[in-house]
Parts: sequence; C-alpha cells; structure tokens
Amino acid sequence: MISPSTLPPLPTLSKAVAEWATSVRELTTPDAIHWVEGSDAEHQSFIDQLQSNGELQKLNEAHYPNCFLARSHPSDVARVEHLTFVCTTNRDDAGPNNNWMPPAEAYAKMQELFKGCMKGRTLYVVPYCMGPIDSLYSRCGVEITDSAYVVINMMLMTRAGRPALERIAREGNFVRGLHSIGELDPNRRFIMHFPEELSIQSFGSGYGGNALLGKKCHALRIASYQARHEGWLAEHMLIVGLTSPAGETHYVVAAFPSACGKTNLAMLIPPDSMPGWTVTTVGDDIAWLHPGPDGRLYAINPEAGYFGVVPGTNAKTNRNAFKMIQRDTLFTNVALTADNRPWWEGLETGKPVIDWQGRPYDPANGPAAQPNSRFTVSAKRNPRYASEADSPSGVPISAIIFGGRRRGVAPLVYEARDWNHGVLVGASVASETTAAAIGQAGVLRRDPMAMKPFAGYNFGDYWAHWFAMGQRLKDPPKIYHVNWFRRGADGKLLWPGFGDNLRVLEWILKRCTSKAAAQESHIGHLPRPADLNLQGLSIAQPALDELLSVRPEEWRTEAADIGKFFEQFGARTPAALWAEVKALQKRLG
Ligand code: SAT
Ligand code: MN
Repeated sequence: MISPSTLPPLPTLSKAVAEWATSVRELTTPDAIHWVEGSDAEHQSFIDQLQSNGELQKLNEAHYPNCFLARSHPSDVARVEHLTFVCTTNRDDAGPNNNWMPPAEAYAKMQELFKGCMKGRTLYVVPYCMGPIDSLYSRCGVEITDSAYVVINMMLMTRAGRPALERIAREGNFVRGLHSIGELDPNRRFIMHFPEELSIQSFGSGYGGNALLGKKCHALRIASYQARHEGWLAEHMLIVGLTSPAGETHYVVAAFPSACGKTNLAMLIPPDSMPGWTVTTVGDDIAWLHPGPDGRLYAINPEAGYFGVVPGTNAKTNRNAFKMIQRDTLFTNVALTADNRPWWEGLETGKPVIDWQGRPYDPANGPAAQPNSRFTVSAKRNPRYASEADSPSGVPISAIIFGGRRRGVAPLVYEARDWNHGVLVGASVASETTAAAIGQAGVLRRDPMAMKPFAGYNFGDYWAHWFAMGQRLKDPPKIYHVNWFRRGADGKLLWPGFGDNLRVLEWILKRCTSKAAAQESHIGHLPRPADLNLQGLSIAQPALDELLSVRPEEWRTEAADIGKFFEQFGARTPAALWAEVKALQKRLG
C-alpha cells in the first residue's frame, strides 16, 4: 500500500481545478483551505470538529452507534423552488418550467454575495464522481463550500475525494459548484444553474437539495441538459432489482415527486404472502439512463448514499431503511427522546422530549420532527444493496414507472400503449405537493416525469428528447403509471401500499415477459382484478373496483387540463406530444 504522504498533493493533480479554487479563494477570502481526500479518517476528523463546535450532536451510542444529529436554521428545511434559477443565454431554453435570469446578471448578483463571504471560515474543495468511478456513464464535479456539514454529506452521497480528482485530471472537464451558507438569510438565498458552462452557484442555504450540489443541481438540472446534447437521460427515478420466485431478475426505474415514497419502493419488503421474491436497491432518487449496445436502456445510480425522509419510517413501512438508519447515520432536524435517541412521527416507540428546533417538545408547536427531516447514510449500509449498483455498465431496464400522489382520477396502475404514448403518460404526471419543497403541501400540480423542479431546460425540448430516445432503442422498456394514493368516498386510502406494491410490480414484470393479461381502456392497458396476485391480501371488492376504474368523463376533463398545461410551452411542445393528446381525446370520445 502506498502511504498517503507519498501521494502527490491534491492541488497539483488538476491545473484547471487548482486555478478555479484560487479564483474562488480570492473572491471569498477564507482563512484556510482544505482539499478533501475522501478517507475515513478525514471523515471522522470532520465529525469531531463539527461535534466540538456544536453543529453535530452525538446520539445514544448504545442504540444508535456512530449516529449524529444536525439542526438546520428553522427557515432552512427544504428546497426553495422560487429561488432556484436556470440561467441560459436564451430565456426560451430554460422554458416556462424554470425561473430564468440572464447569465451575466446572475453571475454579477452571485459575485456580490460571494465576495468575502468565507472570511473566518474554511474553504473546502470537494472533488466528486457521480456514478461508479470507472463507468463511462459517470460524470465528475467539484464542489467548493464553506460548510463542513455539506462536506460530510457529500462524502456519504457521492464518491468524493482523490480518485474523482484523478479522473477529472484525466478527462479535463468537471461541473463547477460553488456553495456558501452565507448568513442563512432567506432574503439572500439563490440557487443558480448555468448549464451552458456546467456551473452551479448556491448561496444562503445549507439544506440538502440546495447545498449538496452533486444531487439535484448537478445530477438532475445540469446533467439533464448535458444528457440531451449527448443522447442520454438524467431522471428523478429510483432503480430497483426484482427477483421472482422462479429466479428471474428484472430491473425497473420509477419516477415520483419528492416525498412520495421512492425510497420505500426502492427498498420494498415483500409481504409474507409473497414468498420467494427478493428486492434489491440500485438507487433511490436519481437514474442516468443510456442506450446500451443491445438496444436496451441501461441505468446507473449516480449517487452513493441516500438522503431520505425520516418521518413515517418504521419496521412496518420500510424495515430495511429502518434497520439501515440504526447506525452510521446523520440525522437532520429530527426530535430527541429523554435518553438521546432520535425520534420522529411514525416511529411507534419512545416519545419526544426535545423537538427538532431544540426546544422542549410541546404539541402546540407542531410536529416534534420537521416533516422534511432527513437521514443521510451510505448506500452500502442498506441490507439489500444491489452489488450491480457498482457495475460500470449499469443494469438493463425492463419497465419505466411514473407515478404521482392523487386522491382520484388515476387508477392503481395502467400500461402505456407504446413508447410515444408513454411519453404522454410521463409528461402528464400530476401530484399533490409535499413538505420536500417550501410552500403549501397537498396542492395538485403537474409534475412531468417528476422533473418539474429538476429539468435543467425547456420541458418542450425535454419531451422531444424523450421521443428521440425511444427511436434510438431497439428494445425499449414498457412504460407504466401507478397511483398508490387513490382514496375512497370516505377519504381513506384504498390501497395498502408499501410491501403490497410488489403485487403491482409483479403484474408489470409479467406484462414485460408476456405472461399476464390486461384489458384495454381509453387510457391504456389495465389489469383486471384476476390479473393481479391478491393472495393473502384482504381488500374489499368495491375498493378494488374503484382502484381499477377509469371514468371517461373525469378523463375528458383531465385530457383538457393536460392540453392546457402543454400549451404553455408553445411551439416547443413537440407535435408528437400533441398527436398523443389528440389520440387520447379521440379514444375518450
Ligand atoms: O432535498 S432534496 O432535493 O435532495 C430531496 C428531494 O426533495 O427530493
Ligand atoms: Mn428526490
């Protein structure tokens, strides 16, 4: 083994990164600079430092070994879509789906904010690789930040450190991400993206989606733009491996808006009444999809960790995740019990004594844990981590699933007629908003491909790119829409969800291998109750009928609403998408 002291110093590896770091140092005037190597010892030293300055609190070592709690500023708990911008030269390239600012104006604004902002702080240089370090599909970046909390999160969420910088030195290109927590002042907070220059500037927030720049900023907004030019897709999708009792393995990807259960589906536990199934996780949030040499679509997970929603996680909803976060986990904004264990709504044991803001718990102040409180943990801690997650060629995808959180209209599951119809199905996803973004929760909004907050360019061009991708695949995956959240007249959820979602996945896989029947409806192919494996599930017939019902009058309204939504994108809305809307309307009569 080479001793670290004989390795070349990091700043000498890449001239381009070193020059950029120097220019940032001159602008932000930090007291010190630290280049992140990526070693375990270094990670520990950051934890020690954060603990000694009070930013991290060690949790009960006997019950939660090597776990820590971080509390954010109370106004800094979620993504801020109204302060997130895509700064392309032409406004139309960002599209009505993004906030836009001219690049020169945005750079000038950020220059003002960043000037001298790291005085008294350390500037950290974090080289990272999104995806397996030796995969052609992976892409690298460097995040410069003044937050050690961000550094330890990036070390869990990405492949960060020397090997990434070595790859950058070989390839010569990287995404430049500049971040400062500033004063955490919501009035001086901006998340700016410059896809044309592969650069990101984020100021004034320490929250995950705003500050861990490898995640939504790079792996979705910048990467989606890059992917369009290079002929691949960067999507807000989990990747899961499903092995049937017969020993056949298929991989599927699924796109749902934030906080709609992607992590739960990615780590699904088969119900006792479905013995013999094995579910493994490749990714829980982001998929990069490439046409493979055999004409199929292949997926890699660009991330190396999970940044998941804590509330609701328990042994029943997600036993794997629950086990996974019992050790080596960083919690943000959860509550505490009297014996210093983390606590959250839905935990089912213990009780909160201190709330997420560090105050004595009082129900009058609202939930004990922040509804968007999060865990950060290495993917390797997942007891069902798929070893293929590290495969440089990715995994072949049999089905693409879109979904939203909707009380009505959308049935439990339906299958698109073909790829082009599937693009319409994805483009018309609608979902009730959640706590993952600042704003009112529970409002229905269109969230095409669950990418509304994350597409780094005009949705019209994005849909055109989806159609073009279909043309390039000899053997494209089938496309589905699911809705686990349909409610009955009494307002109660009709479908049990969680592990029982495997019943729907089983039907999907059987369809992909021509082993299951379906009936045709106006909106696509649906299972009849007899086509679903309902063994061991007690569900009343009327609930099942309602779950699988498609009401033409509701769908005529839906189709008109979808059309209105697409009109916003004017001439950029592809003709192929209008053709699909027309065909749907014709079928609905
Ligand atoms: O905060 S994140 O954007 O990383 C999580 C999410 O909203 O999906
Ligand atoms: Mn997400």
